[in-house]
Amino acid sequence: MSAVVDLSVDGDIGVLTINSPPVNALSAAVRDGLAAGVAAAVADPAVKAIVLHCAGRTFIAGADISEFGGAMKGASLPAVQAAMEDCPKPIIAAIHGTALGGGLEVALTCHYRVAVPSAKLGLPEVKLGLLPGAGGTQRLPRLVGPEQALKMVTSGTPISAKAALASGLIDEIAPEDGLLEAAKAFARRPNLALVKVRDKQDKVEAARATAPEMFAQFRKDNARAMRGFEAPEANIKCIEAAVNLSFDEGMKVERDLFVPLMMGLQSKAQRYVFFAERQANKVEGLPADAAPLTIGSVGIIGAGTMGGGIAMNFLNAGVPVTIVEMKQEALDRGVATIRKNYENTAAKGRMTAADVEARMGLLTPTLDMEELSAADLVIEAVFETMEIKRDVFGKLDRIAKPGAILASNTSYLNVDEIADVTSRPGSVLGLHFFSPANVMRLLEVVRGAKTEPAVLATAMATAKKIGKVAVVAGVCHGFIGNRMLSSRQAEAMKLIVEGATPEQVDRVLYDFGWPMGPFQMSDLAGLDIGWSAEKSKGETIRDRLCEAGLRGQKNGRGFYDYDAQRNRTPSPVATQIILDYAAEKGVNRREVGDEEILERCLYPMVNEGALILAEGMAQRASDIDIVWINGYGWPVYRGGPMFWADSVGLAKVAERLTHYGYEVAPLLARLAAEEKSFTGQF
Ligand code: T1G
Ligand code: NAD
Repeated sequence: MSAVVDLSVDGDIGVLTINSPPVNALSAAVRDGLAAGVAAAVADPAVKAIVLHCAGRTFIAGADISEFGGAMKGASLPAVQAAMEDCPKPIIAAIHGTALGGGLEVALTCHYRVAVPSAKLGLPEVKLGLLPGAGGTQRLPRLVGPEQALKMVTSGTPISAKAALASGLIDEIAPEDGLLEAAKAFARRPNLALVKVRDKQDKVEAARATAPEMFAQFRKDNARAMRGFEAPEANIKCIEAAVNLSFDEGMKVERDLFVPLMMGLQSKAQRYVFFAERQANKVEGLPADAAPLTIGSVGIIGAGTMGGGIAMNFLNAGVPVTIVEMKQEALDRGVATIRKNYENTAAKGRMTAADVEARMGLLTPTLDMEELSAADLVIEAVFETMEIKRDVFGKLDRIAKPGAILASNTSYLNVDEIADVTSRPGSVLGLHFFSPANVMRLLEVVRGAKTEPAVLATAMATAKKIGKVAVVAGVCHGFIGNRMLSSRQAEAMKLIVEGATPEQVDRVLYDFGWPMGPFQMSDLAGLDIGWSAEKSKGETIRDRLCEAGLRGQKNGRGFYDYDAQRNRTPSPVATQIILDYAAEKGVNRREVGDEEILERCLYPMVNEGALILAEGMAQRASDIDIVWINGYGWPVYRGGPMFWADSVGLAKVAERLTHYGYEVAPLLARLAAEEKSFTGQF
C-alpha cells in the first residue's frame, strides 16, 4: 500500500495495518495510506470486512501535532473518515496502547471497536488548547452520552477499556495477546450491520430535556479549573451542539470553534509545551553508552516536609525506601504524615486499604544511617545549611556502597561544595523536588561539575519512573527556578514599598493566570523559611513581619490575616510595617499601575532566564519554561516565561527592562536586536 499503511488479506478479512513509529500519528503519509487502503479493500471482492490495526506500541495517538501550524498535505482527515464511515464493508478498529484524539475519532468512524484490557481511549485535545476537530465532539456523545463525553473532552483524560465497554464506546474487550484474532472473529460475525455512530440519536435526545441544567452545573463546578483557558468552554459548546442540533449542524459548530483555537496563541503555547516537556528529558552531550543504572532501593535522609513526599514517589513506584531521621519523634511524625497522605487518598477512593499497606510495607524507618549501606540511591533532605549537608554527605560517603548515587534536595546550595566533602563527587548531584514532593511534577536535576554521565542518565530515567518531568540545571544559586523566583520576589517587595499593596500585586499575577500571587505564596510557604530570630536585624520587610510574630498561614497571620476557613483579608499589621519601612527609607509612595506590576514582576525573571541560558545553567529556553509550568504554577496556556517573552517581543521586553533601570542580559539584547526569539517559535 504505502510505507506506513499495509493491506493484507486473510481469507475474507482485509487487515489494514498502520506502522508509523513512534505513535502512529495521523501524518499526511498515514492519511494517504488509509485512503488508499480502504479503497483497495473495497475494491477487492474477496474482502467482506476490514480490520484497522496498528503495529508498534499503540493505536493511533492522534493527529500529527508536529504538522500543526504548517500547510496541510495529503488526504484530509474528514475525507479519510468519510471513506471509512461510508464504507460498504464493516470496519472494525482493533485498539491497543492509546486511541487518542484523531486516533479515537478515526475509530469512531469505524463501525465497531474492539480493544485489549490495557488500552486507553480519550480525546486529550483540550490539553493542547484545542478541541477534537474531526467529529469527536459529535460522535462521542452519541455513543457514551453527553455527560461522559463532556468529562472526557474537558479533562482530556483517557478512560480504560473497561470503562469504554461500560459506556458503549467499544463493543468488545479482546484478550491482551489476541487482539487481531479477536477483531477478525468479530469481523466474521454474520450480518454485521454498518453502524454509523453519526446516526445514533438515542443518547443525545434522551439528554435534551435536562441538558441545560447539566451544562450549567458543569460550568459552575469546573469554573476554577477552567479559569483562563479558552479551549474548555469551546469543548462544552460543541457537546451542547451535539445534544441540541443535527449531526451536520453540530459538525459545523465544531469546525467553527476549532479553527480559532488552532490559530490562537494559547494552543500554540500548549503545543509548544507538549514537545518542550519531551525535549527536557534529553540531555545534550551525554555519551550514548551512558546507560542508566538500576535503582532497586532508595535511602532518604530527613523525614520532614520534603523527605516524606520524596519517599512517597518511590513507594508509589514499588521501590523500597529506608528513611533516616535524627530523633524518634521526628521519624514518627514523618512516617505518620506519609501514612495519613495515603489514607486520605484511599478515603477518596483513589487507592485501596491494601494499596496503603503495600506501600507502607516498602518503607523502613530508622535512626541509624548505617542502614543505607545497600541503597542504590540516597537523597538527602535535611536542613538547608551547608554545614549540616556537608556533615551528612561526609558520613554518607563512608556508609554508602560503591556505585551508589548520592543526591541532595537542596533548594539553593552549591552542589559541588557538597560533593567535594566526599571521595566520589562523580556520584553526587542535586535532585531538587518541589513541595509537596509527592504531587509536584517537576524535578530539577542539578548536574555537578564532576557528576558522571551514567549518574545523570540514571537521574533522568528515575525521574520518568516516578512520574516526574526532569529538567537539567547547572550549579548556581537557586538553580533555574528559585534563581528566577528571587528576582520576581525582590521586585514584588520593591513594589509594595513604592505604593502597590500585596493584594494588588497578587491580583495582577492571579489575573495573569497564576494560582496565587507572590505574597499569598509566601504566606503559604511560611514567612520564616530560612529566617532566624537570632540573626534577624529588621533589615527587610520579611524580617520585620517575622519579628512581629507573623508567620503566614501556619499561624493565621502574614501579609494577610486568615480565618479558620483560610479566608484571607489584608493584614493591618503587615500594612503598617510596610508603611513604616517605606517612610524610614524615605520612599514617596505613589499609585502603581497593574501593567507596571506585571512588567516589573515578569520581565526581570525573563532577564535572569537569559543569563541562566547564556551561562549554560539550562540546556535550552524551553527547559526554563517547563520548570516554571511544572514547578511554580506558570499558566500553561502562556507557554512559560521565555515563550511568553517571545510572544510579547524581545525588543519590547528589553526596552521596558531598561526603562525600569535593569541591565539587559546580553543574550536578550542580542536576540532583540536581531529580531529573534528564545524559543524559535516566533
Ligand atoms: N503527534 C506527533 N508526535 C507525537 C504525538 C502526536 N500526536 N504523540 C507523541 N508524539 C511523539 C513525541 O513527541 C515523542 O517524540 C514520541 O512521539 C513519544 O511520545 C484532529 C487535533 C501517546 C500517550 O494529544 O499523549 O488529534 O520525543 O514520549 O510517554 O482532533 O505521546 O521521541 O521525538 O510522549 O509513551 C491528540 C499526544 C493530538 C496525544 C505516548 N493526541 N501524545 O506517551 O511517549 S491533537 C494527543 C501523548 C488531535 C484531532 C486533534 C503521548 C502518548 P520524541 P512520548 P509516551
Ligand atoms: P524540614 O525542616 O521540614 O525537614 C528537615 C528534616 O531533616 C527534619 O525533620 C530534621 O529532623 C531532619 N534532619 C536534620 N538533620 C538531620 C540529620 N543529620 N540526619 C537525619 N535527619 C536530619 O525541611 P524541608 O522543608 O523538608 O527541607 C529539607 C530540604 O529540602 C532543605 O534543603 C530545603 O531547602 C529543601 N527543599 C525544601 C522545599 C520546601 O518547600 N520545604 C522545597 C524544595 C527543597
